Amino acid sequence: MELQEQVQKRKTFAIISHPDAGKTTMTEKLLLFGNLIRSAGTVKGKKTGKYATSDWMEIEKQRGISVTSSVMNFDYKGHKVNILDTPGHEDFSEDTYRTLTAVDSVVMIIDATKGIEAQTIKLFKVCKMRGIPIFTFINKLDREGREPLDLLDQIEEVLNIETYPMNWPVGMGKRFLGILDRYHDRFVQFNGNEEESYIPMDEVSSLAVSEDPTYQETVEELALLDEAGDQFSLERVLAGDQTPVFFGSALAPFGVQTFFDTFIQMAPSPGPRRTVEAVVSPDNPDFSGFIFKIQANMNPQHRDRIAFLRVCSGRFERGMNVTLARTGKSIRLGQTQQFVASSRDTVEEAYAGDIIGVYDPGSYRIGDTLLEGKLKESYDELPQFPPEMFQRVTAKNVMKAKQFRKGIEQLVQEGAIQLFRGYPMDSMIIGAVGQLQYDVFQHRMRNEYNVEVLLESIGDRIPRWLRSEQVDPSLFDERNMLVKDREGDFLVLFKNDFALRWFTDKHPDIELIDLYEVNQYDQTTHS
Ligand SMILES: Nc1nc2c(ncn2[C@@H]2O[C@H](COP(=O)(O)OP(=O)(O)OP(=O)(O)O)[C@@H](O)[C@H]2O)c(=O)[nH]1
Ligand SMILES: [Mg+2]
Repeated sequence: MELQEQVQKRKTFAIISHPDAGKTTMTEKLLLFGNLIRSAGTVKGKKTGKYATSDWMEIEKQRGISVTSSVMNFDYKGHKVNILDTPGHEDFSEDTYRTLTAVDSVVMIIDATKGIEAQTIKLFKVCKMRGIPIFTFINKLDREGREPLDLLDQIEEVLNIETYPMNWPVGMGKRFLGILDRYHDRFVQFNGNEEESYIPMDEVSSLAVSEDPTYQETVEELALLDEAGDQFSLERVLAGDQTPVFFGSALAPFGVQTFFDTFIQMAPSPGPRRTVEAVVSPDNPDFSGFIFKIQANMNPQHRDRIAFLRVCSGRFERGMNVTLARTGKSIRLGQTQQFVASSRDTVEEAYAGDIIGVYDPGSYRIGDTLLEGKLKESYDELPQFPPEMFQRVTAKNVMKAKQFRKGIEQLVQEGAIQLFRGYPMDSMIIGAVGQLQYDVFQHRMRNEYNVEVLLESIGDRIPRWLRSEQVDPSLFDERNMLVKDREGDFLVLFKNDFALRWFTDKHPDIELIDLYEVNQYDQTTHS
């Protein structure tokens, strides 16, 4: 029974959007509610010199963008909250997609001045495919943006999901007066300070704001919406067929409290999870979980590696012995931590839905399942993106060979980049989905491993794997390059489509395997 109660309290969600819509700013405000921080930092550390907590990496502060997902846990009004701030930029979408495997719902942020943007569509599709309930927060109402009705239409048309506005903005930009909280039948007045004051609808008539033409127009607009719009249905929300929509400003902040209080009530608690062959209930007494992310050097003082584990069932207890499904080996989970804003606390116990950090001596891989007791199956595989751009990498200073190797090994383990070795002439080739990944790689090699790296582009390439018995090095050259992957399997990096076709025609007996063809994520979301 206790197990069930613990599971019910958990709310684990990710914040997603196109770059710059305000995910990190929103996360920072939510941390305030959890009393994890006393004052909110900003993405670029403006005004106060204080940076947003979830953009902890050096390069994130410098550029004012998120390049990696970060997790924070806190208690809020009887709930145990696990929040994941994700990067919006498409070059980091592999990290974002993996994070989506670890959550039970998402908050989709839309910039009211821009509407639906490219990356929002891609991320939305992934959520939809996984059946993750989606809550929408339309942000930046403190600026002149698009009409609320237009925005709803756009969500319905472009994303093909029913919307239900939980509240409705009264004006925007300089004339932003507040929001009508439809769901609670009250007016939330914007008066420039951070506290939200709630006025029951039948008391608004005694306030000056009720005389304001903007207010009156909004009330009329809302009456139309009541008549013509969809009905709210929590069942449909949880099935991913309807999205509750909230309006506000993460920066002001305004409407964030109204949003979060409602969201936390409605958001689903952890449900059953699929393994390769079975379904595991969150209150199954046997512990299980999977690793969806590995991060090196989160703490510059310790330079350790942390594996992010999503608990899926049972009870986690510090010091417990678990089995690593991939190898069958037993591992003691002694060093563990919660992610509480900038500091990290030891975590003694955790339940389904929780995301905890386990110390990684180098034994884990992304996608690994940890389990105990009768459970045997691994959780479904995590999405992997095909690298498209390739660069030859060397250390500028040969004396730094040791740090160079360590840095590459760790960043490859994180999945920040992918590594290939030339064959038969050994050389290191790294693959990435986008250019920003190389920038981050170079920056982190310098910052975290003290190595300057030289990158030499070999351009966009098409990777195709070979059967080991069909490998014949004499067939390949610079144009169609033979390399080995991390597992030691051979693949060819074809120069372009033409080179690939030419090779296929000439050697019809050699099977070329597209490892990513079976990857559904790739098909639907990566253009
Ligand atoms: N005017 C206004 N600006 C906002 C608001 N919310 C966020 N911003 C600004 O928008 C910019 C981007 O905000 P972030 O929170 O970094 O956006 P993000 O979604 O985390 O971006 P990525 O992590 O790079 O994808 C920053 O300059 C914020 O200060 C808002 O409600 N109003
Ligand atoms: Mg961010």
